[in-house]
Amino acid sequence: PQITRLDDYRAPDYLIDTVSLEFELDASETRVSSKLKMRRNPEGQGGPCILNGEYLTLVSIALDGKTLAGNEYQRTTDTLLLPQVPASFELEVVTLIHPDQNTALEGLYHSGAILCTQCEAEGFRRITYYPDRPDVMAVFTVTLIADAKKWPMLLANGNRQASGEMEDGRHWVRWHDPHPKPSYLFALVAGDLYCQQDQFTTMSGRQVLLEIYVDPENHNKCDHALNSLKQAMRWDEDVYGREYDLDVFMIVAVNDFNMGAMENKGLNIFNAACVLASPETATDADFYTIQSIVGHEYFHNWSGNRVTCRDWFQLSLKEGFTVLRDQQFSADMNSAAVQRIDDVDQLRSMQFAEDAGPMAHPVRPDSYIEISNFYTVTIYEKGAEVVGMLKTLTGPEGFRKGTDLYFSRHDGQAVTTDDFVKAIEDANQLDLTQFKRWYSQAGTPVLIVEAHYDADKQVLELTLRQSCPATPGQPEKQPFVIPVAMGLLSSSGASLPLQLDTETSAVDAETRVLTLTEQSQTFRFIHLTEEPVVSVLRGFSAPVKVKFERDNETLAFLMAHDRDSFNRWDAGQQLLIQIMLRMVEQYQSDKTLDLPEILLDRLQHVLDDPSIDPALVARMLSLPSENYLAAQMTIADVDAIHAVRKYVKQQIAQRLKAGFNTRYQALNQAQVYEFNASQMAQRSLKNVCLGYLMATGDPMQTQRCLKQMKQADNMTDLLAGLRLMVDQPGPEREHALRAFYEQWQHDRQVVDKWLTVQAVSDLPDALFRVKALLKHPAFSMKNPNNVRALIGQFCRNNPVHFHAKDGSGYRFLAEQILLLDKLNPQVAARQLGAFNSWRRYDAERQALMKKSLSDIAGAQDLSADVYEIVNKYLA
Ligand code: B3K
Ligand code: ZN
Repeated sequence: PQITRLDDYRAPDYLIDTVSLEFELDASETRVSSKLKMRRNPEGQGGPCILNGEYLTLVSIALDGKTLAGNEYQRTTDTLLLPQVPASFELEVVTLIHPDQNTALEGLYHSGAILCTQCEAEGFRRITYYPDRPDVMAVFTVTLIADAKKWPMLLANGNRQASGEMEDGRHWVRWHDPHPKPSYLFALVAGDLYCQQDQFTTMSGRQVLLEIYVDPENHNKCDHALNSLKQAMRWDEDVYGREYDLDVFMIVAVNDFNMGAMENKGLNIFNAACVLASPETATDADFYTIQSIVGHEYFHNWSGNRVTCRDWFQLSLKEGFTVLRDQQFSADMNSAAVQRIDDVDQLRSMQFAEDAGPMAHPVRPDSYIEISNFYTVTIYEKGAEVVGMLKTLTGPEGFRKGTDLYFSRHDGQAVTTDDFVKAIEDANQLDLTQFKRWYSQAGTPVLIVEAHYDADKQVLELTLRQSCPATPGQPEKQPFVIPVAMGLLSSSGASLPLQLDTETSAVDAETRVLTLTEQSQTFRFIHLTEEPVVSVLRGFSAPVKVKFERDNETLAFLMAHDRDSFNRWDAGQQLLIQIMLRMVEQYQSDKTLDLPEILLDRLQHVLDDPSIDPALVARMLSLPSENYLAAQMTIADVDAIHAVRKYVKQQIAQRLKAGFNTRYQALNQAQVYEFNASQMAQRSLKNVCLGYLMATGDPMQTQRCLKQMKQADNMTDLLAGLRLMVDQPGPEREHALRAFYEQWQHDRQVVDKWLTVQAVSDLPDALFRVKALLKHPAFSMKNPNNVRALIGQFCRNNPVHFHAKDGSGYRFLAEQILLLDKLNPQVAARQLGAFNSWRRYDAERQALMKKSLSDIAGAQDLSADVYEIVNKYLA
């Protein structure tokens, strides 16, 4: 397979002004006729006209109306080359494609009875010959022709222009999208769907028709997505000044989809799991995700579509920025503190692991083999943190000036992350040259903090140092620009003045941002009459690992008193990690496990404090995951971690039992389900309490759990109960699983949850069950949601079983990946991620994982997707 490099970027040799496409749709054979108005690019290299095309049956090519003979063009398996073309011309190409053979779910494929497309990043070339790169932007007109009975709805991008009936029982619809766009934003859908409509009036008073299309059986699951869409449209006007620009905005839900959703212009296509919701079938987490993804895809209309990427190395230009936008949106719609905690938790557990592993890559990568492999937590989540730091450095108003300039300067263009940073610089008269290292250097910087208080001088010296570990291809790193939000606390928890020795007065705030630009810098805070407690990296102001030696007492103090709610939670997590890692050592050397009193005492206070948002209480009481604990060890000891975590949970449960009981009872009030921050907070704490109560092993609590399941009128409470039941041995467990399936077998989203509960369970026979479930009628290897729910969840979120000492988990995954690769390379390559940290386990496990990886690498006809990742892992 070929490597594509950023350094090799060249402007396209030919541009396209308009595209007219006609589809004669049919599941087994679709005929695509395309008319491209092309012209030579004055900024190109003067090379021949080359179009991309894969898996296409060519019917005919005509240039300016004249059919070309076979010797007038050259074809390879993935290109079409026209050696002689005039400076401007019309190219007509007719091809045949086969949606029902398309299990890769890229290009035109069918999902159930729906025909739909997925073109990002390089799927359009599976539809027709085209210069399939994002810097070729054209105005599209699309005519869809299909059987009127089978496919009454025919959708494409833009506004509906005309339609009609044909004599043979087919009908046609023509769509026109006035906004020039790259091919990756093209979409079409044909189906027999239920459509729920609504209206939105934009800030300038234009009426927009909103439509959600779903399988008829899901007609009652559209309200939440539609509401979320209206919230997102209003929010983007209010916060970024962005208005919608077509007469209609459509969302379509499909069951088979490689990712969460896709921002095709005016016609977003969604994984059904990321759009359908009713209280009975979707959990709070699902409602939350749906709101955020609907927002994310909508926000792409400006950050991605109106201003798009020049090439795929710039992917984070649209993804990092849009993730930041959806995080801000969710924070504004719900609770900002909870949003930040959850975002950082995800970043630290997923992205830090990626940055520490063999696939580590910069936010703007230098090279790739398969671009699909770079839709990563680094591009998305770290990219969002990088843009977030720009916001911290410029302040909310400066940032808004910057984004306004970016959107107006580059509207209708395909640009780079440098162009984005330049707009922020120009709007704020800043020099961000050094800051841009965040885009080019991979790896998670380590921030080392040291504090020294001099009582005589009343001075606190705060020394900040940075370093960044080597990553593949980048042995040495230059210092980053690291904004460190911090504050100082008195022994009673009050904020202390923040005056540097270079300043004439203290800043009027309890948090200030120190900017670290050198390898090491010391900041001197003056007029401190007592030794302060230092709170650093408030709100997680930079995506770094903090090394700051603090004893349990200091962490417990911050957990109680920090003014920053994120840091209160984080102090608690650091305390737990510190304690649990010590206990892991005790476990390894057969010593008695010692759980310090101070932790139990602090948790007791948190649990009993009615003034803390219950959502924060729930998070403060949640133990760090086994995977995250493993990532803190030089050699991860899965069994010790599992045992310690279980022990800590039981100890907390025993000690705080009365408190859990009281809060559970108080929170377990019947109320009509609503999706809002306060109800979600209550349910999350209630279910955390139930989890601890179940950990006491008291049979009464099992009865309580069963009762909750029986009485639940929403999936959040029902599923929380089921998860707990499944980790308890006994006949009730099997019964609960059976009853759940019987009740919900008709609902794909719920069945996926049922698969996951079993995949992540603590049962000794977890792998055996997962294997049996592969044969269950509810499971299909062709459905990415099924694969992720069962195989993906087992391998990522069931560490003791995946890492079983006999290598059975590894062999299982390797077998499944090879099967999947034949069907859907993107999904197959994703599953390899479970091996990301393979070098961080003991020698025996490493050898077993290496064997499984080598088995994959040695297989015949690997896709480029799997090839790239497996070889980078083994390198
Ligand atoms: N842009 C799409 C991702 C497409 C993935 C292609 N392999 C979804 C999103 O980030 O909004
Ligand atoms: Zn996106």
